[in-house]
Amino acid sequence: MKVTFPKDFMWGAATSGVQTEGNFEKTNKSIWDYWFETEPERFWGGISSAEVCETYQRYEEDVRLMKEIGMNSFRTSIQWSRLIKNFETGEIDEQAVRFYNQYIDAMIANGVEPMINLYHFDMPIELQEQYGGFESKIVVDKFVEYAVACFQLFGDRVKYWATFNEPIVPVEGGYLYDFHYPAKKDGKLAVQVAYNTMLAHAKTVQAFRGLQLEAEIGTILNLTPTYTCDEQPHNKLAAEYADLFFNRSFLDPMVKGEFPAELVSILRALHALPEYTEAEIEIILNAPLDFIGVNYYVPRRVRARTTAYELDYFTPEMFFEYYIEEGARFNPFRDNNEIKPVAIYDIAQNIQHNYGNIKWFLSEIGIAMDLESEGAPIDGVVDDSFRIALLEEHLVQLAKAMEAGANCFGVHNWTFIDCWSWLNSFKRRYGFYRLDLETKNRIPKKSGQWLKSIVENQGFEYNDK
Ligand code: BGP
Repeated sequence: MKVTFPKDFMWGAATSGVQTEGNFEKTNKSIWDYWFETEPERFWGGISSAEVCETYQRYEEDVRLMKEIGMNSFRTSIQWSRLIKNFETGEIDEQAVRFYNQYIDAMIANGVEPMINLYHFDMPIELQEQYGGFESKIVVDKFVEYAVACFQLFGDRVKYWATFNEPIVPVEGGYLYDFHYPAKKDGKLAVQVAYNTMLAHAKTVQAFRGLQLEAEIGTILNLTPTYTCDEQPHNKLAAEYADLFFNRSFLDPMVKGEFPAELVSILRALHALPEYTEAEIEIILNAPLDFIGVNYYVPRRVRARTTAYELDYFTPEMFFEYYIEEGARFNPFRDNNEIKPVAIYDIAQNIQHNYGNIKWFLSEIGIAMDLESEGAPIDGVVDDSFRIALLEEHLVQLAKAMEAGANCFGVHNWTFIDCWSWLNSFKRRYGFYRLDLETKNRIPKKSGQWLKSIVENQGFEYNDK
């Protein structure tokens, strides 16, 4: 059967500044630079983000490679710690402006629509150490100043902006589960950081509207759907709790303009409500978006707790536990994480029926492999057919959802060129191009050719075995 997508569909890939640019000619450090300096053993292979893909030097080549595989759009992020030279005065780094201008202009000249994200996990270390990052409302306002600078500098050409990538992840990693700096374990503080991030997002949207640019603004959320093991009420309730904490916490205020009442009462009972003002709440609940991006990798499987909760601080897991679904499919190259393409359909249905069918795009879908499983290139091309087959399965679900009315306008693969990924560094490969870590050469993979043919044919022939 032919799986088809609209003619003007956005096809491309996503990445971020920290994960690709390298630190060349960068005055300030992000928390990632600092954390690697202080605890390098946490990072897979002991590899930092100092060089990564060297996109800072090779952006022209990269844009040419985007064009070669038919990409018509690309998301990356501006690094706050690159653009701003002085966090007290707000002074802009002219070299950074030159770089981002050239990068953006090269994309546009090659028919690649730039989508620019403002924050991809990369708090400047100075703001983290001095104020506690998004623990502080001072940093909220500094973020908005930085965002306005971006709009003013690049808003004449960038037509799609995103405020945050997966805003809940730095909350989880930095304040609950120890995988982002500052690696604190404090549930109440986590709630404050989540709230302040939401405030930064909403104030940014408000400032964006004030500038009246001919552009759209949205945000990128990891809307991992939650599944449970059976129809028993206590298990279904556990799944609802997980959804409340991990999805609805950001999605409801940002898209529906309301805080989920259940979440508010749970946090009140735990004495974990954030410090807020009525004026801030007004701002948060009145910042409508033009679109959202949805990142999806693996489903979440939870059930009611079968054991006592043992941590001495609050985390969402007070209300559920994870389990592994027997008979499910797993990706051996991504820590045996579950593969569940129908989750894409479920996400689309949720947005369609519960979130006003807001315009959205699949901003990250990624199939992890490792170098060994991808193997050596054959005639100069890496054979990642495993990835192609799984991407197709996910796209079949998306096409089905669109036929049912989903308001989806594009798909971005994670990622374009294999990039550095936080503590996982280069453990998992996801790109349309392989990065040779030694030479930094970009080596084509079959999936890039596959994308090109999808774009040319507005879809693909699918063999449903
Ligand atoms: C997403 C992040 C990306 C990227 C990706 C892959 O959640 O937005 O920044 O890191 O996950 O992550 P990993 O390499 O850990 O599988």
